[in-house]
Amino acid sequence: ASSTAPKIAVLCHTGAGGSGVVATELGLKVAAAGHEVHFVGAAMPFRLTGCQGLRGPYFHQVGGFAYALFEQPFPELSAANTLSEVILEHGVDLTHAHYAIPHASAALHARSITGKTRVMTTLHGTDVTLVGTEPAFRHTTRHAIERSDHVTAVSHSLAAETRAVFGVDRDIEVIHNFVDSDRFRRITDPGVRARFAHPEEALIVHVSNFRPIKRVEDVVQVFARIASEIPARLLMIGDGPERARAFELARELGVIGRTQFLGSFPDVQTVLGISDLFLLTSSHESFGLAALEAMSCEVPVVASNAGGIPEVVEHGVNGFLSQVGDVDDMAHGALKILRDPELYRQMGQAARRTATERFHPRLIVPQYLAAYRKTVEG
Ligand code: GMT
Repeated sequence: ASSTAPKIAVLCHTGAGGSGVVATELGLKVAAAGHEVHFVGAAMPFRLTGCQGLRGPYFHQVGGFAYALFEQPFPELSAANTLSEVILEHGVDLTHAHYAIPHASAALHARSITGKTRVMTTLHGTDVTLVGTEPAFRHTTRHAIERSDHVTAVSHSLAAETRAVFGVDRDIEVIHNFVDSDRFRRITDPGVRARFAHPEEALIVHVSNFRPIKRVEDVVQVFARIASEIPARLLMIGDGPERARAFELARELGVIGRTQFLGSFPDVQTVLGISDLFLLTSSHESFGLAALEAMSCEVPVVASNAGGIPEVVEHGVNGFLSQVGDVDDMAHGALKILRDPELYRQMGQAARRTATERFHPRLIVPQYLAAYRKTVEG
């Protein structure tokens, strides 16, 4: 380890998604704190675009390799190879892998190749949940968790689930996700809101990657119940396999005229900043970063009581929690908030307080910096 600030390599998913957001926002903060930071990935992480200065963070693209003999490319080996180059060339002290597979696996491989770098792994959920239901990656995921020099999880729920699924008894430090409350804040300009909704409409929003785990059809079901009682509009942000099904259901339920599918909308903070309610209906969610981003914009949340969501959304304080799939109860909670201006105001302010007092970068980033120091010092 160097005597100056350790140099960090970051491996993460680079497309839209909470883990890539956390990895990128953290990498930027860590670079601002004086560390040399090197992102290694198949593409530039989507929130890193336009944020690089002369002193980094740096981005190294993992090379693709196709050869007729091999049925499939080897992305994990390519990542380990590029990471090894970066470690040797730049003297990387610590690799922060977001997800056990494939990133921690690739980082452990690079650690054996180079004989340098320590590996810290942050678990975000899907790798653990995936193995919980589908054992195809049991050995590789457990190995990545056991052999990392340090492991963190984004919620207590995920740490407990990891221990249960893999039977590992190693330390897993819980470091919650964070939100930049300067960027994610209420927008009061009625002109911005008018671009998306009529003044009398309640504006409901959902942001996800539309995977089956998100139960986006429940979002549409809840919205249809809300819209049958009060003027309302639904904004669906993101893209993924269940989008067509959600669209079809909105048509069947007669709310397609009041539902907009905005796709992968980069300016998510603007839409959250003018919204009245965030819906998160997932069957499983290790944290729910999108909900926290909404809360930072004073938006109360109606969500399923799943995974780590209750560590963020407090029932009756900054939103309401319902059992997974209970769309009637979710609509009931939503209408309660939307029909009562005083409750709406209180919950919106409580949501903002949750974001600024519990999940602010000034509280969370130092926990990562301390974990980096501890891991490098061994
Ligand atoms: O939710 C997703 O499908 C995306 C996934 C990701 O890798 O970006 O999100 C996971 O990590 C986020 C950041 O830590 C968490 O906020 C999400 O709750 C978690 N998703 C699940 O557990 C399903």
